[in-house]
Amino acid sequence: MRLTRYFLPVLKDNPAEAQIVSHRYMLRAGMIKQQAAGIYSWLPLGFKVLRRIEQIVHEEQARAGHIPLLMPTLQPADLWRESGRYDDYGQEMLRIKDRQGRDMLYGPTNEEMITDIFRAHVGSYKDLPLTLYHIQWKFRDEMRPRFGVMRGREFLMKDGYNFDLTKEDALHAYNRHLVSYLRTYERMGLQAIPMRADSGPIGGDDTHEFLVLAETGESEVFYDAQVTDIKLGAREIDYDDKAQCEAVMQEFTSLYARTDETHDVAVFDAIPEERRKSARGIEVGQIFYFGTKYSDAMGANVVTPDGGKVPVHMGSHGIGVSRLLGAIIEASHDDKGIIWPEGVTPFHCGIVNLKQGDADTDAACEAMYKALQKAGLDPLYDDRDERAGAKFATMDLIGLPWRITVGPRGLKNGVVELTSRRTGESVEMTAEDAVARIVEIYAGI
Ligand code: 5CA
Repeated sequence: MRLTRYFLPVLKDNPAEAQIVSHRYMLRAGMIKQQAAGIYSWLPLGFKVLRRIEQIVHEEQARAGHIPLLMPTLQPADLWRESGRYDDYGQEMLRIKDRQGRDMLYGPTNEEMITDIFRAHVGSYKDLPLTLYHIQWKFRDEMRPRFGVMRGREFLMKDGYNFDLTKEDALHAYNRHLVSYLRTYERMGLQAIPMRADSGPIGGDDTHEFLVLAETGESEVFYDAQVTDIKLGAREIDYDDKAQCEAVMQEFTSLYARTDETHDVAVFDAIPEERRKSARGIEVGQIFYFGTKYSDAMGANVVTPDGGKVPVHMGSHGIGVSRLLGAIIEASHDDKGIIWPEGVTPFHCGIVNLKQGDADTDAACEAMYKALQKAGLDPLYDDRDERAGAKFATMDLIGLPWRITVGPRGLKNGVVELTSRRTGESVEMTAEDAVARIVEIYAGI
């Protein structure tokens, strides 16, 4: 993309309504525009990151053997009357009447609808295990929408639902989700710690929330400092291997890590004092096992191998896709702007032309732009007729992890400059080497 042809409505001043850094930078970098309280348009730069996050979620779900589908945002109230949640859900649910006077709602989650799909099409243990998921907009009429996309009213969620014959199988699905979520977040450059939590309106006793530690987080958390040393890393996972998934789950959840809802002072105080930590965190996902809560209420049964009929065991598993943009920025920024991890950056690198209109400089930039595209990468070429300072400020604000700076003086010596947004370090090299280096960086991502 050439910046002169892009739509990047950068703001010069700090928007007054933004209280936290991620909201401020998302507005300033022209990523989102508020349309109503907690409801946003995704401008091109924000939309690009959103898509990259979705892509990582899809890839990791596929790896775990989960199957994508798409359910609608609007749901008939009758499904929710069957589960009893139509009345329970309260004011967070946006209720709508269609022209026939039928009660509808904008889905805050999809347990009822997926159970309806399941009972219509699946009747035998032979079709299990099954995990279906989608990435779809949700609406929750939050009392206090705030912090931009962090607590929206309309927000994008990945929600997945497992169907299993036995509790044991369903707990494997739970562990499988836990492991696949760890990998998903690590690919986004985040450490998200599974913490014991409360299940709220979804139900069930087994639930973990995934929290990214950040001062601006809305959750209060308590944990053993040693949990932050555990990383999934590049280890091979066989998602069909029950023992392996359970071992990873145990490894990540045995140390104390809880949200304030389940915090137990007596247990916490037994940890050596220097390891006892309390902090704030951003909840970027949650997994649940709730057994037969919905299958009982809605008659989702399967025939067992011995000819009996039992309600299917279920769980649900959510990732806050749109919230993740905020969480990533909270975890990765400096006073000049965002610093995108390579896994989610909207453009792989920026090219800054220090002397637009100079024939040699323009030609060198064009050549690199084309070479990067040919290598399958997506560079952003700042080809505006602007002074260098303004170009650098834009690149720093929008946070591309790598910048190639091209000017007549360097070119005279046969070099351009490659700069890391994270460290600020610059290295001079030939244009060909700079392209090769960028290609190499992204080869492993
Ligand atoms: N049905 C279950 C799992 S699919 C469910 O709805 N879980 S949830 O309520 O925990 O939501 C899943 C994730 O969506 C949360 O962990 C959070 O990251 C995100 N989320 C929830 N509410 C909001 C909101 N108002 N704005 C942005 N993201 C949200």
